[in-house]
Amino acid sequence: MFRTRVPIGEDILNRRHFLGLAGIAAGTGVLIPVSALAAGKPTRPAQAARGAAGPADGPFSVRMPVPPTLSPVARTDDTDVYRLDILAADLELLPGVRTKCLTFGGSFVGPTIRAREGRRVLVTYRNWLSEAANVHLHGGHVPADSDGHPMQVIDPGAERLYEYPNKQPGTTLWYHDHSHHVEAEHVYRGMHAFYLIEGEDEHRYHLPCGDYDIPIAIRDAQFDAGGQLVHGDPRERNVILVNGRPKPYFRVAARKYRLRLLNSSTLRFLKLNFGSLPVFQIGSDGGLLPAPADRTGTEFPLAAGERVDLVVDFSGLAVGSRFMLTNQGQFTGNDEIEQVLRFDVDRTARDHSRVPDELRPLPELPPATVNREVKLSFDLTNQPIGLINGKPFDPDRVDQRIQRGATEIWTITNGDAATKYGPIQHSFHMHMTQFRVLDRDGRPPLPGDAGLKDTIPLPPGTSVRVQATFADYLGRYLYHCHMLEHSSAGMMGQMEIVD
Ligand SMILES: [Cu+2]
Repeated sequence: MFRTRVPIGEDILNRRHFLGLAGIAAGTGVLIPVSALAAGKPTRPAQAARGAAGPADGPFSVRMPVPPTLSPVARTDDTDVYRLDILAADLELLPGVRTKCLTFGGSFVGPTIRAREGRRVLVTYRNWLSEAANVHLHGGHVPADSDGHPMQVIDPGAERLYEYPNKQPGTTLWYHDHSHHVEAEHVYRGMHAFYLIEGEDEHRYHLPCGDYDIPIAIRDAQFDAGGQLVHGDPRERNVILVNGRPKPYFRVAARKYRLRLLNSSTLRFLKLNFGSLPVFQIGSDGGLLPAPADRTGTEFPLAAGERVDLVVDFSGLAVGSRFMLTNQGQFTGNDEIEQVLRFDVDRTARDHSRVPDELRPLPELPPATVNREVKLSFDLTNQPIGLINGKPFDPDRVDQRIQRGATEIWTITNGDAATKYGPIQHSFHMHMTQFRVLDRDGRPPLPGDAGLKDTIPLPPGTSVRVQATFADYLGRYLYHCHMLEHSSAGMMGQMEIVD
């Protein structure tokens, strides 16, 4: 039996107390075959591997890449067909250092799939790894056998076809590994990428597009002295990678940009801040908001897996000026505000884009006919076991049977307000559908809860009510904590949509 350190996380935003527990119960069957990956041969001395010494590889010496866009191998009248390899790759994350990664298509972040609402996408993933892997389209409304259920894995050397109908509003999704017990490790080592759906209505809004529509994945990482990724104590994840690079710069024109921010960390909460830059939130996980929200000067807390869709206006900045995006999320040790991405204004550009007064109306909230209660917690008696309603994940057990087409209200509670290690933060992610946040402990939702959501923070001891409609597809889907070390430890439930 392989054993690994499985850190289960933190308490609440901004608190120093932190929970990093070693190991996990053998009875939960955790198998993490990572020894080959972890044994990377150093290619640079330890000092250089930290990426902090000298002007050549100091902070803000590397450009933030925009992940490549995947090209289809075929197109039909109604379908785009893709092939994508899951493979190990040695990549430059820290300047001048090769890091062993697990990737989609050989890049970290993987290639962006750009889909259109109503136009089907087929992706055949071939697994070149020496271990099983799979793919979950996070936030996607897809048939059950294309959802990346943890037990539906792609064996080494095999391939699997996933069908994405894209019958949902245009939005910012991402895809990542979801194979049983190893999703945290796989995503941590690189298996994450964007999947953008362009809405049929989107051209109407004249939002920034093309070169001015930039997906940005932000996450933490720990590197050893040889520059290899360490999946261990999250307190040691002291490097923030922005589209795969530490403290990069990004050259922008003095105009409006659409920035789609994703927290692709496995555990860490981010709290991003654009300072005084004009920022309008135009969308969240599941699509555009009914109207832009002026969020200039506010923070953007993002749980692992959450997205926020913004228009950021650089037009008030002079050419030659620089602007810093900062983070004050957890695991930074002393709650210091950290600089994560520098925008360098290097030119002017025409800008015909707009922040319109109105965007996409939200779908009506039909009356709910079923109420359910779901509680996320840990059993910390011995090694930590993740629980939902007192039970760890069992792929052979259906926890919720849901009538197809039903609208339900779920009350989701974090039961870890006072553990022997202190309060523990969780998040909540539901597959198959997008939900609306109705309230939090009877109070109005947070700004980050606006619109259609699939992932929300769940602070210790709090409850949130969400409403979802389970349309179109039958079969088994998951709901779980999206702190992936928690889901890896069992904090997942299974729902079956039935007729
Ligand atoms: Cu959790």
